[in-house]
Amino acid sequence: MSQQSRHDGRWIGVPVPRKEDRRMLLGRGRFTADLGRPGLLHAAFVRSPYAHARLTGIDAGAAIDRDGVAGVFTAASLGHPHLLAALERDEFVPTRMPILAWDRVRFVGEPVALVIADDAYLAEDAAEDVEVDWAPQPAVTGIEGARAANAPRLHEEADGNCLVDLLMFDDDRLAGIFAGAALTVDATFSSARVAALPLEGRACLAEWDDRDDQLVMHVSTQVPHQVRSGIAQALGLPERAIRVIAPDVGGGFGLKCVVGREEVAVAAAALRLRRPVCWAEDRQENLTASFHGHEQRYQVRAAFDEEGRILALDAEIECDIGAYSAFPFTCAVEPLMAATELPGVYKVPAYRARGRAITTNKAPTAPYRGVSRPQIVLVMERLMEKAAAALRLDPLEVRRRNLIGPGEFPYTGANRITYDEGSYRESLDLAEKQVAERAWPAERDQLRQAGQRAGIGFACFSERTAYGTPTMSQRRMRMTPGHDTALVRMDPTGEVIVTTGTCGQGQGHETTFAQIVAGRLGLHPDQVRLRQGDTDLASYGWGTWGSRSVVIGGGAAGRAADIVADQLRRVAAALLEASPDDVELAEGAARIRGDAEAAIGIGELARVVHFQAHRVPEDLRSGLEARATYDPPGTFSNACHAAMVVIDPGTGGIQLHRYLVVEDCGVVINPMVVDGQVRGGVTQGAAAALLERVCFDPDGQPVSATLMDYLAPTAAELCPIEIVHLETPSRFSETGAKGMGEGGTIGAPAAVLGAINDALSDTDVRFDHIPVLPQDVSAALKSAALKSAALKSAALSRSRAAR
Ligand code: MCN
Repeated sequence: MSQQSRHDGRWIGVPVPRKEDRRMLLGRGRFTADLGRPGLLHAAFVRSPYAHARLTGIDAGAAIDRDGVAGVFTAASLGHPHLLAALERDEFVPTRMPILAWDRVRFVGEPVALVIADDAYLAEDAAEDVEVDWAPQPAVTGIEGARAANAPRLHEEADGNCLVDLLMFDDDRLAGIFAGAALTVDATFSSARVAALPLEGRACLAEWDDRDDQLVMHVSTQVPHQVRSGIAQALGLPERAIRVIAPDVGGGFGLKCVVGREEVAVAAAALRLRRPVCWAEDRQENLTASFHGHEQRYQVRAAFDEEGRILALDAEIECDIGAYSAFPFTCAVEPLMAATELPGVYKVPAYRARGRAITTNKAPTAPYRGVSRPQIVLVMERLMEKAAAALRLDPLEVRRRNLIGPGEFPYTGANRITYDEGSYRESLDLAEKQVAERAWPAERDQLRQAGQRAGIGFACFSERTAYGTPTMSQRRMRMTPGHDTALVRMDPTGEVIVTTGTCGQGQGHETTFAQIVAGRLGLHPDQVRLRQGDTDLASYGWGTWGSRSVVIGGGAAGRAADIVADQLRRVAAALLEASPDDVELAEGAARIRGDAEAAIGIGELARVVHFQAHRVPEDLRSGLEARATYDPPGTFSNACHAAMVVIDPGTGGIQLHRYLVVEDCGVVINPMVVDGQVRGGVTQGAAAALLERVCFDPDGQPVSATLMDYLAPTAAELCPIEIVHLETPSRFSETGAKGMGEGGTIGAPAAVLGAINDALSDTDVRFDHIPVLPQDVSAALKSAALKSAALKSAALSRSRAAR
């Protein structure tokens, strides 16, 4: 039976090849930097060479005098524009992010002036002519330093350099539970700062359109409407005076779901000059001066009973969020996510968490793919492993005893989150079975016998996706995201355009949204085109992040398509003199159930509605189109990852050897797209565990400013990733699908770290941080060997003395 017929002529679950691939493979994608304009000017930024300095003067005279320079802008000449991201809660300290710094710079790479010239090279050269008087200040480059009593204050408003301090779920039973527990595990976990590394850096092109009295911005972004709101707020413009269009976007990974100050500065310059201006970030700017993610530390205490059941959890979470709160999410996004969702897939009866955002002299952070969940999964999985080791239990059995199990859904945790139906235990059982069937344990033993260090690790987790406003409103953001709206419009030839407020960057939305809509209208996905990423076309939308698009954008599109399907049924019923309830839409035609002869093509219905409207009931003469909004509470997909690594005994180099994902994202719309997302995500997550680290020297100078120093994964560092699907449909999703765009990234660090620790299980060495680098392994093994030699010699001396 073909995939298609299995789904009753519809397109859900069918691996339709991605529509977007053809233009990408033929080099016909259209990215921001591909857009030329007559008289286009180019922007370059003058950036701070210091991590922390006072600005005492800027002299742009020499730059302005250069031939070909159209303008030089500073904060003063632009009227000190800034962005302000805010939460409406007392624990949050609002701080402004200047578009161009005016009195102080807070990280290396912070922009202080903007040079506009005829070409990009000239703009770069002229930027070097801008003279800035700096008064360097001591820099704060880490959480410890930021919180020290004598630390310089980065923002006057922020005591102790803390921008958010949230105490959550403060259960007063905790002390008693810890006092009576059979086992208490105390540990500190940390993750390094990472860069999102999209293939295409940030980019924008701004031009004034006199006809529409509007600034038109092409921006490489995940959130066109929020870019519009940010520019409008910073420059004091009505939103209708700005149109933001995202053309093809070469990856975002969360970096592009916040508004860049460069985008606002370029908009301001284009407004002033009334000429088109473009800017394309280079790799060094991208690595040093954009947004990072992920630098976090967890000090955790967990109480267990003697059977390995977790009784209580107490966590102090600190996130180094860099110099500023990014717009619109704020710097609270990481600590809030971590503190709220730490217990994850495990039943934690009593819980307390404190989450803090600490500001330092480093580039600001954005909601990098997974947002704190790679860390919280790592923390919970390590706790399970530590408890198992202390209690001499099987670590998978300890997980099983704590997982929310079948029959327990919907489950409301001590973190007051309600988890919808999932397959937490089933996915672990299946992963264990698959690993055994693939003979991983036997292979590990053989490798060990051959003198290699080999290990297997597991990670169980859920991925909360599609946060609608019911969930997002709990964060109390001044701009609360959540819902999205879609417009489905059929033209007179029966072809369809879907317009959404979501905005993909490589996730295959053009294909999967077409599958959702085509199925409901009885069409082929080729007859459905998606228009996304244009603020003038779509209703206010929240873009693509938080694995929200399939559930929220796809749900809205599905709902709108249902209304159009209903319109089509009623038109067909009128023309065929039947009841709309008897009309079925499939394979390009409307048919009367049980009457093989009575059918009319959907193209013909569309033609009649548009060109012979007098033949259809009056209320259907407004065309075949509908708009619908969807705003669900959110869904939880889940997965179990298994990884096997081999560690070189000489160099400490860690090679990913095998990888398996058992994945449950509810109803799968397109398995090929989902598998691609999983593989990309696992690659990113494994790289965070093994390679990637943004580094600074003690003065706050970035020392990983090129791809020679910042290690991106290549095919050589990876291994094949096998994927098995389970399917637990969600009640909170129009299609039954759950989001999954971050899952690979979320599970991989914990699974890889587990495998590394398993490979070292014959020693006392264990790691609780990522990335684990070859030098970490060598140093730890060397020091463990020295310690064990010292112990042996002490024991020998004692026994000699006793004799
Ligand atoms: N899908 C499906 N069936 C499901 C779930 C998803 O067919 N049950 C499909 C969707 O239709 C969509 C894709 O899988 O085509 C991902 O869907 P979803 O989980 O809704 O996630 P989003 O589309 O909202 O993507 C966001 C997510 C995030 S948060 C980051 S960060 C990320 C990611 O996706 N950045 C990416 N994947 C990326 N992939 C690429 N190529 N580039 C990025 O920058």
